[in-house]
Amino acid sequence: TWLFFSLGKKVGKKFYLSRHERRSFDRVQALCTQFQASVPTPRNAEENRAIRNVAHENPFLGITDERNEGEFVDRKGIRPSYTNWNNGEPNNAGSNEDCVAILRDGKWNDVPCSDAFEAVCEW
Ligand code: GN1
Ligand code: CA
Ligand code: CA
Repeated sequence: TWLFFSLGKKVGKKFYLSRHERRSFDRVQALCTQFQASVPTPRNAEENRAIRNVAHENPFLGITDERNEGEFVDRKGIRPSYTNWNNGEPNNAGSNEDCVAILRDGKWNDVPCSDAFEAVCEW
């Protein structure tokens, strides 16, 4: 476990690891699922910070508005009570931004799901 905990970040009951590699949203989801984990959905500022800290770049978060434009929900279809959108976001730029990436300052930006962003998983 010392290796596990030196590589990842633990916050409360959640644990985050980064692959430090960029993939499309579908591929990040597949990767996390393979390890019985999920794409991270921060429930508060502390979890948001932990995800930012474990990442080297900009990881995907586990919410999308693919189902209903403008309504971001997690895999269970639940709208997060905590959000941290950057100013002017989500803007659905190019009418093609249904996924979310966390910026280096911790703010959220909607981005194309087909673009490659850092793969972080949450247990
Ligand atoms: C980026 O590169 P540009 O300006 O078209 C970003 C958008 C942001 C926008 C904010 C793929 O779009 O999501 O809303 O900046 N695109 C990507 O100015 O990250
Ligand atoms: Ca959208
Ligand atoms: Ca955007």
